[in-house]
Amino acid sequence: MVGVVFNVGMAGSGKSLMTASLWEWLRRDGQRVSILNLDPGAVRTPYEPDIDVRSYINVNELMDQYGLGPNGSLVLAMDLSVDHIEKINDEIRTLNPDYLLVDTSGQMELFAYRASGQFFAEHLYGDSKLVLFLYDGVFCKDPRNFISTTLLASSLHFRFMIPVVNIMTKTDLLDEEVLKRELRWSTKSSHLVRSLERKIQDEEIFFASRLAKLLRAYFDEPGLIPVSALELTNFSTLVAAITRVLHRGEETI
Ligand SMILES: Nc1nc2c(ncn2[C@@H]2O[C@H](COP(=O)(O)OP(=O)(O)O)[C@@H](O)[C@H]2O)c(=O)[nH]1
Ligand SMILES: [Mg+2]
Repeated sequence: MVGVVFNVGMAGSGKSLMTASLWEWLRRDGQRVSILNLDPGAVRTPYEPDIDVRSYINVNELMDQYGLGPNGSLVLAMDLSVDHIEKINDEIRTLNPDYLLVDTSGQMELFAYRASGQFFAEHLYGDSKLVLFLYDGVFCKDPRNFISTTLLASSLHFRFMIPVVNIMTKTDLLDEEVLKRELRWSTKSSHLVRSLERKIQDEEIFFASRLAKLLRAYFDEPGLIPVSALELTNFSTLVAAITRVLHRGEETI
C-alpha cells in the first residue's frame, strides 16, 4: 500500500524539514519511504528527493520565456506541473514505497488555493492520502495567529476533502508553559477566548470569542500533536497518527 502524506503549512512553518525528518524516522523504522518535491521554486532542500517537480519544470526558464516575475512564474509552474502527472505517477509506481512524503510549495496558497494543488491531491498515485498540516509553534504563540492558522487549516480541509492531521512544530523553541498553553487552545476554546481577551479591544472580543467557538468544532480530541522536526521529538506519536489515518482511509476507498 502506498500512503501519501502532503506536508502543508505557511511559509517557513517547517514543511521541508518535516519531510526530511519523517523520511529519516520512517527509514530507521524499516519502512520503504520516498520523497516527492512538489515545490518548483525550491532552491535547496534538506533531503534528496526521489521524484522532483523541478526535473519537469524550470521556474527561471518560465521567467525568461514569459517575462514573468518570481511570483507569476511560481504560479505558472504549479499550473503547468499538472501536465506531468502521468510521468510523476509512473515514477511513484516504480518506486512503490510504503510512504510517499510530499513537500509542497513554500507559499502555502500555491498548493492550497490553486486548482493544481487539488488536482495533485486527487490524482497523485496512492492508495490512501492525508494532509499533514503544520502549525508553527513560535508563530502561534499569539492567540490571533493561532486562530488565523486554524482558519487556514480548516479551509484547506474543506477544499481538499481528505483527512488532515494537525501538528504543532518547533516545540524545541518553546518553553513548557507556552507549549502547554498553545495545546490547551486546541482543545478548549474557553482558554483561547481568555487569552484573546488579554490581547484585543472590547468591541472585538465578541467577534473573536464567536470565531474561537466556531473553530473549536474543527478540532478532534486530542487537538494538536506537538513535535520538533529538528529533534524528532514525539515522532512515534506522530507516525502512529499518520499510519492510523492512512489505514482508515484505505478501508474507505
Ligand atoms: N528549531 C526548529 N527549527 C525548525 C523546525 N522545523 C523547521 N525549522 C526551521 O525553520 C526554518 C523553515 O523551515 P522549512 O522546512 O524550510 O519551512 P517551509 O518553508 O515550510 O518548507 C528552517 O530554518 C528550519 O530549519 C523545528 O521543529 N525546530
Ligand atoms: Mg520548503
